[in-house]
Parts: sequence; structure tokens; C-alpha cells
Amino acid sequence: MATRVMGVLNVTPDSFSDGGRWTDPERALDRGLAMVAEGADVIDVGGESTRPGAEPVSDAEQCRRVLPVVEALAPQVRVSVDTRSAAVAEAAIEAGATLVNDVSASLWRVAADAGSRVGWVAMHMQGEPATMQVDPRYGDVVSEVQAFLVARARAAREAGVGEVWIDPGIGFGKTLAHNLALLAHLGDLVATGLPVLVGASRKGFLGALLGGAAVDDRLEGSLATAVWSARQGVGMVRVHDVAATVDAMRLVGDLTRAGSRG
Ligand code: PMM
Repeated sequence: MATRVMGVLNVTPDSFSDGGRWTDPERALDRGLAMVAEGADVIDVGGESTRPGAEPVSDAEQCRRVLPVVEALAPQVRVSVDTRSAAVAEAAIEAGATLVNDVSASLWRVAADAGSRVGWVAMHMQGEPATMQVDPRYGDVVSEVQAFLVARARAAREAGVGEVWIDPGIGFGKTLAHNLALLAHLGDLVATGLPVLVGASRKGFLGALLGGAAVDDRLEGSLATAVWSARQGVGMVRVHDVAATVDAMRLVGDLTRAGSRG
């Protein structure tokens, strides 16, 4: 199946890439609809930045930021809510979200209680955003992340969640080498049979690999990573640059089909 595209919509003053740009609900709605027109399958609405060093945001403030946007977008497109808070996830589901994008991998009961129309994304993170990049360590990052995600997915399935995604959490308590190892071995995650989500768009490791490129100058790296992920069998990529990602993935998909003679 074709890899789906999740468009990032951070309704925050301080996210590393789009922070402060979509804090007005009307502008956020316009941005969400523009990403739908560009080919996004899901819009991921978040009210708390989880960039390295970020401080937690209260439930009330997250709700104030995300609920109007979720409510306005949900009739037009599938909406996910990017939160670590059960209360915010519940309120967003009430407002129309049907996917809980959970960087804490702990909210599966919220999805289970919401019934079969709501899915759950379990993302791996070592530590907490405030300190996760200080000194991340693993024995074998690929097998540790995979074991964690498979265990969380099993717990969610047992609780009754029908749709469970796993995400290696690029940049969440990981060095450059950890991120590269996880991306190089995405096939291992895909081989679990669980649908895999990857969010690498504009992240810091791309800046490092691209000679210190600033956040807005990481498009080539973001596209290369999205295409790579799709070719490894990843089911969804979480991106800021939807139109360019859709084009790049379609082009490589066409090439792949043209090259298969079977
Ligand atoms: N990355 C960010 C936020 N939420 N959710 C998932 N599932 N996977 C990710 O990699 C991920 C995420 C941080 O990026 P942002 O500040 O651009 O939203």
C-alpha cells in the first residue's frame, strides 16, 4: 500500500520548525487545509512542543490551542492529536480526532476507551524532552527500540485498540549515530507486521548531516529520508513539506513500478 503522509501542524509558540506560525486558529485551519490540498492523508495537531529542552505545557493550555483546530479540520480530513496527556487526547477525540499520536507511548487506554474508530501511535523516547539529548545511551539501539515498541503495541492490542502504529522516535533521546542506525534498520520494524510511522522531517540530525543546515534548509534531507522510509515499507511519514514529499514519493513509486518486469 502507498505510504501515507501526515502533515505537521504545531499550534505552539515554540516548536523547532513551525513554532509561532500557526497559533491563530484561523491561520492554523488554513494551513491544515492547504496541506490536505497538497496531498496529506492525516493532519497532526499538537499544542506542546517536544523539541529538546522544551518544558511541559498544561492540559488547559494544550486544549485551548488544539481543540478549535481539531474541531474545524475533523470534518474535512483525518486528524491526529500529538499529545502526552490523556485529558488532552480525550478532549481532542471528543472534538473529532481519530488518531492519538503519543510520543510518551503510554496513552493506549485512551484509544481503547474511545472505541474502534480511534487509533494509537506508540513512539519511542528515551527520557523526557527537557533532558533527552543530554547523554542518550543504548546497548543496541535498534533491538531495544523495537522490543519496547512491540511490547507497547501488544499491551494496546490486548486492551482492544484495533489500529496501532509504531514509531522509532527519531531525535527523541538519540544521537546522530542512533538516528542513522534506526533509519538504516527500518526494515526490522516493518518486519514486525505493525504499521510504522517515521518523523524525520527537518530534524537536527539532518542539519548535522547537511553541513550545519538551518531548520528551513533541510528539505533535501527531509525528502531523502521520507523516500527512503517509504522504500523500506513504512506506512506513514510525518512531514512539514507535504507537497514536495508527495511528489518525491510518487516519482520514486512510478520508477519502481516501471522497473518491475514481472
Ligand atoms: N516528532 C515530533 C513531534 N511529534 N510524533 C511522532 N509520532 N513522531 C515524531 O517523530 C515526532 C512526533 C517533533 O517534531 P516537530 O516539533 O516538528 O513536531
